[in-house]
Amino acid sequence: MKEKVLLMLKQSQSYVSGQEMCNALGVSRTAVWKVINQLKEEGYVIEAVSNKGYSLSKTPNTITEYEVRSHLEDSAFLDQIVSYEVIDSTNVKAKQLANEGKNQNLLVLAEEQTAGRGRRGRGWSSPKGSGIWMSLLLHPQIAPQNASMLTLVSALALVKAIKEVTQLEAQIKWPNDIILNGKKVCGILTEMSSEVDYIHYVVIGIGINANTTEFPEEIQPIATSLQLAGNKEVNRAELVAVIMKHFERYYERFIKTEDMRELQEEYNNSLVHKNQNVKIINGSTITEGIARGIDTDGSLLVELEEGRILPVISGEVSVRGMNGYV
Ligand code: BT5
Repeated sequence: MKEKVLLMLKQSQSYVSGQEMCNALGVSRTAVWKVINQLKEEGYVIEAVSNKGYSLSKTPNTITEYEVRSHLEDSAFLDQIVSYEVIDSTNVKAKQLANEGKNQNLLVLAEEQTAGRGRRGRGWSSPKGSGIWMSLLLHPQIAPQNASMLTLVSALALVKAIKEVTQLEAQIKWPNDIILNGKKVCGILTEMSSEVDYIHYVVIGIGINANTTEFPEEIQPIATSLQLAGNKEVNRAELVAVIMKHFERYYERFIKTEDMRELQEEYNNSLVHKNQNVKIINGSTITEGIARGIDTDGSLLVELEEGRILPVISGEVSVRGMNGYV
C-alpha cells in the first residue's frame, strides 16, 4: 500500500487528490492519511493542499525496498527485495531466509548493520544511513568449486555501476575489494551452503561506503567513500538498482561457461595491480612477483622472478602492493 501511494505521488506531475488515491487503492481516506504520515516519518516531504491533494516535493536518500524498486528496470531477475532499518548482518539474514526455504533470487538491504562481517571473522563497519549494506541470495546450478568466481563477477558489476552512476573509475583489488584513490570503497563477502557436488545457495554480501564521510580510526588509512572521492552525494537506491542491472548481465555470461573466459579481459582491465609488483602473503610466507591478471578459473596469475607463472587461488592468501595496502 505504501509502495502504491508513493508510486502515484511519483508518477503525478502535480497533486494527487486523496479521493483519487482512495478510489485507486480501494481504502478509506484515513488509511491514505496514515500512509502519508508514515512516508513523512521516513523523510519524504509531502505537501497537502486542501481541494488539491498531496504532492511529493522531496524523496529521502534511502535504500528501502520501494525506493530501489522505483529505479529498477523491468527485470525478472530479482524475485524479492527486503529492506531493514537495522539488522545484525544482511548476509546472516539472507542465509536465514535461505534456510527457511526461500528458493528465489532475493536481495536483502539494510540502512545499518550492528554486526557487519568481513571475511574470515573480520568486521565490517556499517554505520547508519550512509552506506549500502546488501546481500544477494542466489541458487546457481554450478559446481561448488566455481562459486568463488561470483565474487569476481560482482566486482565487475560494482565497477561498471559506480562508473555509470558517479563517473568514477574504480578498480578491483583481487579478489574482493573495490578501490578508489588507493583506498577501499567496497568489500564483497561471498558465502555458500553446499554439498560436495551441489550448491544449496550462495549469498553475495556487498558493502559500499557510498556517502560515508567519517570512518573509525583503525580503518581511516585504508577506507574511502564514493562521496569523498567524487565530492558528490550518491543516490543509493539508484546505485543499488544499477548494480543489479549489471550483475544480472555479467552473471548470465558467467553461468553459461561457469568460468571467467568471457569476462576475463574486462576484469583484467579493471585490476588495480595489473602489471604491478605485489606481495602474496600466505601465513608467514611472502612471495613477490608481478600480477598479470586473472586466469579463466578466477585465480590471479603472478609472474615470479624466474619467469614462472604462479596461479594464486583466493582464500589462501592476501595480496598487497609493495608499499602498503594497494
Ligand atoms: C570484506 O572483507 O571486504 C567483505 C565485506 C563485506 C561487507 C558486506 S556489507 C553487507 C554484507 N553483510 C555483511 O555482514 N557483510 C557483507 P575483508 O576483505 O575481510 O575486509 C575486512 C576489513 O576491511 C576489515 O578488517 C577492516 O580492515 C576493513 N574495513 C572494515 N569496514 C570497512 C569499511 N566500511 N570500509 C573499508 N574498509 C573496511
